[in-house]
Amino acid sequence: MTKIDMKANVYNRNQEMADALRSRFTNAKTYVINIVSSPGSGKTSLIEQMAPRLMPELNLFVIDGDVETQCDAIRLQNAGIPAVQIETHGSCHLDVPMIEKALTGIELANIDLLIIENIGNLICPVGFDLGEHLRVVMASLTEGEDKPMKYPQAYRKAQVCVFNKIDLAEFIPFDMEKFQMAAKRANENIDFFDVSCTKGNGIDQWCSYIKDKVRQHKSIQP
Ligand SMILES: Nc1nc2c(ncn2[C@@H]2O[C@H](COP(=O)(O)OP(=O)(O)O)[C@@H](O)[C@H]2O)c(=O)[nH]1
Ligand SMILES: [Mg+2]
Repeated sequence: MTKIDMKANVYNRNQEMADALRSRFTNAKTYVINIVSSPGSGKTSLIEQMAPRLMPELNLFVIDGDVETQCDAIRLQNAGIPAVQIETHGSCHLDVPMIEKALTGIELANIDLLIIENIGNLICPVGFDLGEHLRVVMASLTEGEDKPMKYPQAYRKAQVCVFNKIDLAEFIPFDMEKFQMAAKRANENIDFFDVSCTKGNGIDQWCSYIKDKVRQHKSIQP
């Protein structure tokens, strides 16, 4: 009897669509980042911090994913950031058809940087490429240093780790060396940016890195 691996089929189908979507983004010279983290790490806060530093130079657009509510997109819109919400109503990750639907009527050629805030969890979103150019795994000091050990795939599939809430370091015990070593064991090439989205520490450096990425991307001939 032939066994059909449904899970592999779903991943393979999404991967094909993701590669096609990435080509579309690349042709339009839109640089795309996909932020994956636990709920509450500070994804929306990071976007709120990035926007005022990037928007004078770059046209920014945000796709915000949540299981329920439009809260995050409204939060961003209230801060003057162009954003749409995807409510998945139960699905624990975003996929390519959801991104394509959210982009209906949006002229990609007018967007320099598209930021996708994924659904908050470190498992389901990991296997779903969204056509992004950069995968960011976000972590924060309140989550404990063991998370890269428990969720290594989230670190393996990302190129960059933004580590948030460093303003709480004096109040909460956190073994940074253990955290970084575990993240490096999962992915030896991962880069770290330490930030505080409350106080603003490290955000300028992070934004410079993103601006460079967007600039490099614009210079690539599709
Ligand atoms: N102390 C501190 N709190 C933060 C920081 N960044 C975000 N928060 C808080 O963490 C909570 C979750 O942030 P949010 O951006 O909504 O996380 P998301 O669920 O990943 O989008 C909110 O109460 C934020 O105010 C930070 O750098 N330091
Ligand atoms: Mg959020």
